[in-house]
Parts: sequence; C-alpha cells; structure tokens
Amino acid sequence: MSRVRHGIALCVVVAAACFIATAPAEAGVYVGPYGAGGTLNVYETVDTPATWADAQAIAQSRTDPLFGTGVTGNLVAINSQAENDFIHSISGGEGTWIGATDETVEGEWRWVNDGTQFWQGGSAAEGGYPVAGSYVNWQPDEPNDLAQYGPAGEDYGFMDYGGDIGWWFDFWGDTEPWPYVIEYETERDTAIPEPATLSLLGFAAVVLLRRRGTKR
Ligand SMILES: [Ca+2]
Ligand SMILES: [Ca+2]
Ligand SMILES: [Ca+2]
Repeated sequence: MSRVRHGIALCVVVAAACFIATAPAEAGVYVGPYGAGGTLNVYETVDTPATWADAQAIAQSRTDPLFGTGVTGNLVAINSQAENDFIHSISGGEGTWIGATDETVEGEWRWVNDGTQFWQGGSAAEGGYPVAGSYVNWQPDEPNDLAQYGPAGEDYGFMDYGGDIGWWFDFWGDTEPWPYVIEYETERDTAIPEPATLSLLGFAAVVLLRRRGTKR
C-alpha cells in the first residue's frame, strides 16, 4: 500500500475511533506506524491522573480498543524520534507518564513492555549512556534520581515536565498522579478494524446520533 493511501485509511479510522473513544471525556485513541517494521500500534491517551504503578496496572487490564485484537496494553515504550514526536503531539505536551523505569535496579532503565534496558546510569554528564544504540530523549540533566522528595529517589519515566518539548525526566511516581499514554502493540499491517469492532463502532455511532437527535 502506498504511503498516501495508508495515510487516508489512518485518518478515517482515527476519526471514527476518537469520536467513540472521547465519549467518556477522558481518553483518545490513535494509530501510529511505530510497531516492528512500521506496523500499526494503537495508542490511548488517558487524562484521568494516576500514579505510575496504577497507570501501568490499568494499562495491563485494558485491551486494544480499536482493532479488537485482544492485545493488552502497557505504558508507552518509545523507540524512535518519530514515535516520541507522535506521543508528544497526542498527549498535548502537558506532562505524561511513559513506560520507562529503573525501580528494580537503580540506573538500569528499562521499558516496561518487554523489560528491554535502554539506558545505564545517571545523566550523560554523570557518565550515563544508551544501551545497544537505543533511542533516548532525556532532558540534558536527567535522569538524576533526585532524592529531595524522599529517600527512594526518582524511578519513573515522565515526558514534558512543565510543557516541555518531548524531553524525558525521571520522576517520583509513587505519590504523584499524572495523565498517561497506553500503547497496544497490535503490529497490524492494515488500519481497517475487525468486522466485529467495525459493527461495534457503527452501533455506538448510531446511539450517539440518536441521543443528539432527541436533544434537539
Ligand atoms: Ca512503542
Ligand atoms: Ca532511579
Ligand atoms: Ca529527575
């Protein structure tokens, strides 16, 4: 499929998904070509704040809301500048948890979806470095495991602190609730939902239209 046709298909599906998914007024559903080999993954932004651990537990309790594949979620793992730009865009740049943590071994930063280590150590100035050429986008002074708010330091990945530009920070995640982004690694090669999901989307659209009709 050409890039243009691919893009058109994406727009149609994303528009339908957002229409449905924003009904509870707390989430948006998106598709991005950031799976293995450029395949399509599903992303869900959740505006209701949660601690990092609660957000990850919620992500794992949910399944792909768009394609109906049954794939469960994780807090987003970011593996390229393009995916980082995408997450920065859909999350609104106002601060969001991402699926990075060094809670198991201090300084061993891993993605929570598959445990891959992408960073070793503190900030680059302190000798920290990306593992196996991994993509990273730390703010220049991060991660710094700041301990001023408690002895545990900072063990959870956060993007866009203070309306930033897609930079990452380590942050204390056990008490601070923030919005978050869930990634469902559907790795689809087509943006067309399964027939069962399509009929569900159609049914929901009909219900919404009828409700609107009765209000007028
Ligand atoms: Ca990803
Ligand atoms: Ca840490
Ligand atoms: Ca920090």
